[in-house]
Amino acid sequence: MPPIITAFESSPDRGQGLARDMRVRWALEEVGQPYNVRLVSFKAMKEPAHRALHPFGQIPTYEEDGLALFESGAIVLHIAQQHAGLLPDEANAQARAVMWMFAAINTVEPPILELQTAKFAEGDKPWTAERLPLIKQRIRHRLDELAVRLGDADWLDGAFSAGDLMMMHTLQRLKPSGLLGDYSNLAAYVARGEARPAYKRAFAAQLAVFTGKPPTG
Ligand code: GTB
Repeated sequence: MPPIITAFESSPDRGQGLARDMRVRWALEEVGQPYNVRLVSFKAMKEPAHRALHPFGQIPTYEEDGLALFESGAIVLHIAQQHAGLLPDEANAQARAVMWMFAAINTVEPPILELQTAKFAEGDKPWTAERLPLIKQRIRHRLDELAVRLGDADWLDGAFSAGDLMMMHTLQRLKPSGLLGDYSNLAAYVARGEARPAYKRAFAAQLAVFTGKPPTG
């Protein structure tokens, strides 16, 4: 039986691929594994049946042969460990790929999430106008450092890995802010990820949920 993942029945991003099920879909496409999707409403996410899978009442989750996981990073790591294609074979290179996964979600993602919270959840608060430049500065600080490390390489450490997948999906969320456009190598890095056939298949599948039409291409 293919694994079952959960995704938004109605994603707030209107099919832009920014919700975290996209990481899991992309990983499964990279390793060539079929999967099924159970769509959940915001209401269903908070009900006991879903909370049994995800204590925080969120998506994505992953179920397979008696194993249930939440946390997109843990799910992508599990997929990468089970199937060839997302982690190098050599032990040190593998450890570095996992390190980049953690860097994406633990070092680069937090200020990006802060920006989203400030804009969408706290946009009407009196302090938001003063806070936004501070958050953007923190994001720029991380992007400066990441851009230096990436340099003119295609991927973060040798061949494309789960570390790149997590980093690129994290950076994608900056597109609407325009911040990524100030970093030509990071923008090109994200574009390289988006050009991968596996990314395109995953993107089309999540978009089809929004449009209600089957994926094309
Ligand atoms: N750390 C967890 C992980 O990586 O899996 C975080 C999971 C998470 O935040 N899930 C979000 C969720 O279920 C969906 S992705 N939210 C519902 C809730 O908490 O009630 C976050 C997200 C939402 C919307 C957009 N968007 O519209 O652009 C992008 C990302």
